[in-house]
Amino acid sequence: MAFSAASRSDEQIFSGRESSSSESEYDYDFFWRKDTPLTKILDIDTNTKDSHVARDERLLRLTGSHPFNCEPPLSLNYQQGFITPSHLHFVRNHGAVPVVDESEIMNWTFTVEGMVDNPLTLTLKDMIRDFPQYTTPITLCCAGNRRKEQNMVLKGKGFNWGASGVSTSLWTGCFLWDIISKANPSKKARYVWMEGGDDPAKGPYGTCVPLHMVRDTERMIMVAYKQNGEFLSPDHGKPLRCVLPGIIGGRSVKWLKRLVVSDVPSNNWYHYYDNKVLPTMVTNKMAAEEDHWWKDERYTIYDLNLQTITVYPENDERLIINETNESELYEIKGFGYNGGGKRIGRIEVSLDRGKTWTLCDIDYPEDRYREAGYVDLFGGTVNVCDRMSCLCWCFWSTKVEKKLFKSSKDIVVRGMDISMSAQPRNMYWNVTSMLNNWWYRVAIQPGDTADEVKFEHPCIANKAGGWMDRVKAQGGDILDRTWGEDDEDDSGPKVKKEVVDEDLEMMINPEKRDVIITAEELAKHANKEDPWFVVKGHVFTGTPFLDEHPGGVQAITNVAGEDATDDFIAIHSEGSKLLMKKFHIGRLETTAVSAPTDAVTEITPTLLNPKVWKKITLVKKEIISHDSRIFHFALESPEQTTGLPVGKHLFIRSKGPDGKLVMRAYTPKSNHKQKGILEILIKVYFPRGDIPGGKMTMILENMEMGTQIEAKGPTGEFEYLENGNFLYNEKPGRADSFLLLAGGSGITPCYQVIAEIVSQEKDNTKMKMFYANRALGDILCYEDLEGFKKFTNANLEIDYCLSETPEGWKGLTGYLNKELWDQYIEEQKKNGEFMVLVCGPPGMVGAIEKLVKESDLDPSRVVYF
Ligand SMILES: *[C@@H]1O[C@H](CO)[C@@H](O)[C@H](O)[C@H]1NC(C)=O
Ligand SMILES: *[C@@H]1O[C@H](CO)[C@@H](O)[C@H](O)[C@H]1NC(C)=O
Ligand SMILES: *[C@@H]1O[C@H](CO)[C@@H](O)[C@H](O)[C@H]1NC(C)=O
Ligand SMILES: CC(=O)N[C@H]1CO[C@H](CO)[C@@H](O)[C@@H]1O
Repeated sequence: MAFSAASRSDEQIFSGRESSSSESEYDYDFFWRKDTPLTKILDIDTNTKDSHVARDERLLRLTGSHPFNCEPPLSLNYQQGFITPSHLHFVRNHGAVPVVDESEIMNWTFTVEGMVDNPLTLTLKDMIRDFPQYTTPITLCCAGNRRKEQNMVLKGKGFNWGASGVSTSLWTGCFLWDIISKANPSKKARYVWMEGGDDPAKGPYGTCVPLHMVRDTERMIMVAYKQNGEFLSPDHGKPLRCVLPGIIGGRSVKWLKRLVVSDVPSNNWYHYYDNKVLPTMVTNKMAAEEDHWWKDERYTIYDLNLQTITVYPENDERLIINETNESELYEIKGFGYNGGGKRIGRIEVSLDRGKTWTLCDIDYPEDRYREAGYVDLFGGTVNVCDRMSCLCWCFWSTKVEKKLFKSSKDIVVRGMDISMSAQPRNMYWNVTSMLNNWWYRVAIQPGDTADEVKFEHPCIANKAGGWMDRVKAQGGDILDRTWGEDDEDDSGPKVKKEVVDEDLEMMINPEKRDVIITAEELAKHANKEDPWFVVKGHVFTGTPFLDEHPGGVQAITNVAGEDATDDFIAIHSEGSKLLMKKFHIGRLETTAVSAPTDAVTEITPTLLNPKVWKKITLVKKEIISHDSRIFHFALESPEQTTGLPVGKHLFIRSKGPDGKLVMRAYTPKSNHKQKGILEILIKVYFPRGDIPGGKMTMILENMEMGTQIEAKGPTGEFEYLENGNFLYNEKPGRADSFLLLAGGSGITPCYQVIAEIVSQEKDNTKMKMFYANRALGDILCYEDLEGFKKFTNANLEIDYCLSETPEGWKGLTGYLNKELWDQYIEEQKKNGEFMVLVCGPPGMVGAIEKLVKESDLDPSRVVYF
């Protein structure tokens, strides 16, 4: 490549074209592919004020014939490559295009005013002469790009744009900062206002840019007079415009006439009422009636946001798929751009609605300009090497197996920039519908034959078509979970590309992959002699290598019967994972084994740790009445006890069907001395009519054997010690007698205390229990309770009370009234010091609280569980 030295002859400046002699010295294939302009005065424009403007008829008009607002067809835009020919560059005009005669170009004047020491009036000729000139590739993009997708949901204030309101040109001109600094701006200056020479409905178009952006050379904010080596065409600002890279196109003011330096944002009508993203809850009506939204500079948009758009497959593209040919690949491709000069670090494509992503290749042609160093082009120096910012679009692609399209519903793409901001899955609708950048979704639909699929883009810029139209016609909600697509055939073939777990693949024996090991079988091997353990849902035996295990025997026995995934994967090499194949036994039956969380895998003598969730496994469900169950959970090892003091409770938590964690406190029925097991007595709250069932009780009711849930504790204020001694709120106390008031499944704390007292031979503490239930069948643990009375040391009386009494009922009837309460208290007083323990449904507890208040009883002698 040979480059001529930088020189700007008058001939070059004024001709607007490179002379044919210097042309040969440039490598145009690299920098700029010459293109024959396909423009002419079109019939559609002849009756408008733009009848002097030649245009390319392939551009898609978005606002009728006039004013001229257009984008190139998406694929045609992409096919142009990195540099878009000027005549295919998108256009945004607010009114008629100013008429500027060729002879006036160099005499075009503009001013620099406002908070400057040295106001300027410059001609274009002055500008070219007095300031260093540069040529640089820059992507411009309309803030309304992809607005039609928002308008399909709900029409906002703006007209429809497809996804192609974006183009890249080589712009030639000078830094805006060089001009502003020559005028010597005040220290208080914050903005540069820009105003054009056009004359749309609300006066010349004008807006502003923060001064610090202008000053930042990485941003390359320019005043340009050439596009792709030629003087500006009328639609692109002939003869002079601002070019603000990385910033929404609406701020690159065309036909530049005035620059005003100010401490406040522009007061131009178009600055206030355009190029904002108002908060999502602002309706069209609010926007129309409440001016303050528009005057709030916080909602003004400057930098573009991250965007990636799929071009291929095109809308309505059809593809015949040979599912038996594995090597048939399809290249999905498109482009991406971002604001503020930030590089797009990654672009990913998903064929399963975002469950898994494929990383795309990205080409950044701008970097080749950066690497080229200083080169003279079109009368300016190519200076991309002076900056690290990315001010141009990039191109992405990825090849996927064609047959995946048969089972996939869509292709979605998202980008992530170097600041880790990613495109959102959901649309942020708003009144101006600008900067719409939710995942670009190409829908995949069945074609005309069984082996054909067809693709649909969201919408087409200026006509019907695309999946949004189809979904709306079908009555779907574009914004729902499935983009309004019918979910019915979700059961059909899906791209559930089984995520291959490489660790697991190394460890499992293919022949054993589908051998099912039940949780019970596993539980039998929760021992030191023949330990089995679980890694990633598969069961392995540790027995054969107990002695050779480099990590020692205990490392294996400690995880006997357990999920050892985290520790196993963390510590073992690929080599030892491969060795596991011969110890693989099968797959653990349940899929409900929750992923190990923060649980400590080391087994402690007692289960509970107040700070750590521990896993317990459901091994048995005992149905004791129509709605009462005793759930038996295996502790971490058969030797382990719960470590739950008598009278305290523990938390149980598990995920509900909605994926949300549910947590409840329970007092177990099982004794703290029992090994390896935790029994929880629960009354199941089944759903009734519109009343939903109890969250946790329904989770437990529907849980499969072998499922693990988490437990943590202890918790609670009361702890029974022995011989009437207890701790209440950490203070020691003693009672000669306990009055136990229980209702329904609230029996468990009282049950715990009674069981503890009767089991301690020398404990003669007196106990009187009142146990209320609705019907006879609701009484829980009747046999156990009666059994407790038979202990030699037992000093226990129980009054059973029912609200619905069967014939021949000999117990109490009704509820705990004042009369009964007074009677109990009098009785207790005779026993000496006493404590009242209460656990029951809210109604009962409330009634007791009231009785306590009304009596002379010391409230600190009453425990509510
Ligand atoms: C442009 O300005 C120059 C000098 O200021 C003048 O001689 C020339 O006639 C002007 N051209 C036009 C077309 O006005
Ligand atoms: C599909 O691919 C298979 C295997 O590559 C090949 O044998 C077969 O002829 C192909 N079918 C068609 C219709 O091209
Ligand atoms: C399979 O697809 C590849 C790629 O499209 C093609 O080159 C090849 O001929 C196909 N094979 C058969 C057997 O059809
Ligand atoms: C005014 C208005 O319609 N706002 C919408 C903004 O976008 C969200 C999400 O798409 C909608 O729910 C709001 O209704």
